[in-house]
Amino acid sequence: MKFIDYVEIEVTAGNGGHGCVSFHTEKFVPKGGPDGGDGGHGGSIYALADPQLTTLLDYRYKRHYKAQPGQGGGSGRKTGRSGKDTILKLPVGTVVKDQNSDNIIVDLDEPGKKYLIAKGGKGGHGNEYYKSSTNQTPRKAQDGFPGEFKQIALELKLLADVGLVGLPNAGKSTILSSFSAARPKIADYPFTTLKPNLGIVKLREYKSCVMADIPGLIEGAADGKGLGHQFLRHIQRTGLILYVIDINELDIAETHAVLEKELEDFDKQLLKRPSVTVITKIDTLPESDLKDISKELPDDYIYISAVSKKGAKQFLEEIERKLDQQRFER
Ligand SMILES: Nc1nc2c(ncn2[C@@H]2O[C@H](COP(=O)(O)OP(=O)(O)OP(=O)(O)O)[C@@H](O)[C@H]2O)c(=O)[nH]1
Ligand SMILES: [Mg+2]
Repeated sequence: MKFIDYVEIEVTAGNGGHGCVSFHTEKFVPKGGPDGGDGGHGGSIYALADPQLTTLLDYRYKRHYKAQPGQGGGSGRKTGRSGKDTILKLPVGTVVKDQNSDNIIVDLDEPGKKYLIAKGGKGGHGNEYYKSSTNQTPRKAQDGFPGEFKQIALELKLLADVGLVGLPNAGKSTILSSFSAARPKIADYPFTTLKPNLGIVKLREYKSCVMADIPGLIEGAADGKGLGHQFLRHIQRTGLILYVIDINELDIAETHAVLEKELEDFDKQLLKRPSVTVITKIDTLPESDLKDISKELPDDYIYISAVSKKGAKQFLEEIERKLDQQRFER
């Protein structure tokens, strides 16, 4: 799986239809007035954030996108039919840039977000429009206007599949550094991590996921305490939440509840996300302390040591299983 996607494409909106020159004719009305209708508008090109998509693959094969032109106006004041819009469905997280100016046209950061990329040309006026007191028989009509043309770049930002959530000092960054090539700062004091780090974790050959390590959460984080809450929006984008808890915490279930509460206060939907509790630093206690606590926790849990890598296999398998489940359900 590839995580940074970048594609350059061209888009051409539809031209407007031409206005029509026509005069009213009817039996017994030999000299009717002008009745040429306006041309229809050209179709526009829109970008739409589609949560079903995860890559820009389709855009590698087709590089030019057009929208339909508007049709010409007709006699009898008939306005031409407008051209159909073309909608580019893109994965959530795609940034659309204008290649010439390098400006961001839109950041499709939310599912369903729709944005105009290239506007269709306006239809031209038919000759009826030019009728005036001084010119009762205008013979001119207006051409349709050209649709916009743009060269754009599509860039899919790395979105994390898995988010590490835990109290400060729980061992989140150590997990990210043991299972990916990312090298976040690690230290034995709280709030070592000040901004999110991303790493690619290899689950097995040809299969990987993106993991995000965010600053530690404390009670009240959702109300702005500590550092964590401003980074919870990164977790909003991840499909799987790992609650990272130090095995030396006095009450693991209670710690879990604190973390859950912070997520819930930030966004209720987060509690519906699949999650796994990762109890870490097991190398610091004798093995006999690894009890079955499945009754105390609301989700699945695993014991690991990010230092000795004990439990690493189950850790990766569990992530893979949960991610697969989710892809299947989507
Ligand atoms: N023995 C042992 N120590 C660990 C393990 N994981 C982390 N540590 C230690 O715990 C301390 C905190 O680890 P970090 O990975 O920085 O913790 P964090 O959750 O990222 O902390 P913040 O970024 O401050 O929220 C460091 O001193 C680590 O060396 C582990 O599995 N075993
Ligand atoms: Mg950290």
